[in-house]
Amino acid sequence: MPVSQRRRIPRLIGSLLLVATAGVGCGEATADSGSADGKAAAAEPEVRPLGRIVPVPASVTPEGEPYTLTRATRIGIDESSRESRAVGRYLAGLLRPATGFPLHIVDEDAARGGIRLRLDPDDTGLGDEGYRLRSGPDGVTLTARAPAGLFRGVQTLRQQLPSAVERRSVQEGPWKIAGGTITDTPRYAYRGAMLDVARHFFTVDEVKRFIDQLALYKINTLHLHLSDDQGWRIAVDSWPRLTTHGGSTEVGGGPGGFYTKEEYKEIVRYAASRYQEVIPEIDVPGHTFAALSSYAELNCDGVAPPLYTGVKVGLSSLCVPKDVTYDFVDDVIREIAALTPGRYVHIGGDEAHSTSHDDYVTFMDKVQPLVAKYGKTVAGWHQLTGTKPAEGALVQYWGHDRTPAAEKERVAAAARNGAGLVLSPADRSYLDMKYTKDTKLGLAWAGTVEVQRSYDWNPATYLPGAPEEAVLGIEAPLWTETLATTADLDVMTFPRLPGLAELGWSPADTHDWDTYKLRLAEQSFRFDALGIDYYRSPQVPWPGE
Ligand code: TNX
Repeated sequence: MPVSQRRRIPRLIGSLLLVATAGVGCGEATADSGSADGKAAAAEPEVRPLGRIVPVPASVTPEGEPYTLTRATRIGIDESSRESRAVGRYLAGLLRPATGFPLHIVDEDAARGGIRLRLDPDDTGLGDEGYRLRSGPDGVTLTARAPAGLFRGVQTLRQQLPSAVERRSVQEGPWKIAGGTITDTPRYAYRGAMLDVARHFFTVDEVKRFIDQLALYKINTLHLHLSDDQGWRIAVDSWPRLTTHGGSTEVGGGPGGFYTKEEYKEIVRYAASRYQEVIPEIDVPGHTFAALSSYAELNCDGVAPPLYTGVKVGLSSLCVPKDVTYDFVDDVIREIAALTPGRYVHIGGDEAHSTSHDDYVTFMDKVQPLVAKYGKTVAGWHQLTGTKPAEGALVQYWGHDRTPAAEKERVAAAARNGAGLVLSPADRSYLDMKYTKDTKLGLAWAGTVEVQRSYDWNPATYLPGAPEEAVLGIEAPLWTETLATTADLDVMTFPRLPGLAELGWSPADTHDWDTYKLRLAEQSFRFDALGIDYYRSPQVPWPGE
């Protein structure tokens, strides 16, 4: 499509708002405009204007009449592709309960007038995850170069439909998708979220729920924090007490839990079905009371400490001079790598306050090669730049506005030397930071993080001195010292996650809080339909307020 024909959505919404303020909307909060006072419409529009979704698409050209989903609609797939069929089934599974339509899956040619999922390997402009959506009265066609692109496009299609489509019982339509064309590719290849299952344990089903929430916003990486002082959550056959003992509690002394290898594989498989790569983290050499308590020989004094259920950090360390430490880490990385189809194994490395600097360097020099030995690439928190990061390592920056300049510069220098950078600024992207001082859950060590603050920053220029090409993307970590239930996870994740997802996906020139907050406000219809509890930030013009 010629660039001149493209219309960026903020401009579109901006002009619609202008129309509304000029009084053409007769003072009514019309579906298209939002109301003149910048509030979102009280009710959801029957046809959501093309592109008024999160993350906002790269290019949107509204045109013509909408498509209407009916009982006769069929989903066309490329029958030669198993993955295309799987995405078709996933789409049908999303739409069937609320529409009550059969939505038969058929070969593409037999789906005229329906929703077609097309793979076009020659459409290289769409990259690994991009897609094109064409919608009109004659049908909807989603085209992608690769199945992941079809999956991301399905999320767009889903968000274009009324949010009642998310409900699991039959709802009244009509089910319309605005006419026109969306062409969309991600800004960053790495768009992650992290769940800490160590401080509080979350079941496989609870993790799947989180994965599904991430999928809706086109997140492609799930980082699982699998071990910490308060619990070891993944079975390691060669060191069984890690889970039977080390997994038996959590913050506050609850029962904890752990994943068997089969359960963990189920998480990885489920994430893969949503085109998310799982990055497992085993945090060493600090954050290790659960392991130290399980095996006395891992302690320098040979005495196992009790299990820890508090929330302090920096009190534990593996014993750097002992050989058994490296036998242990070797076994753990071997078994974890074998469960990991993805590229990375995350070795933590943060807050090792009980490990001397020399010991830290010795330890990381011995441990990083073990990751390569088992065919994986090192990921680590940015303290890893206090030593020499392995070739191609992914460094996760979790500093904040008050992080000393010298520490920032060390990370920037590592990025200049070839490390890949994932940005998780604690005072922007940490989902466990309180929104305001009155937020009941969460922590505030990095400050409070309201919704606008989590959205309003630019990953490309965030870390001074780091080359833009080194920034692989962003990640939103959810630490769970204070979070014990899915309701707790929901209210801290929403509504910040959609904005962080947009930072990772949408082109820089679409970034605009004033238009974003209107699209976010409309997401509340979807949160409600999905049973997601969220923080009703006064910064966002929620419908009906
Ligand atoms: C810092 S971020 C930590 C975690 C805590 C978190 C709480 C990082 C690498 N370490 O151990 O859970 O703060 O916000």
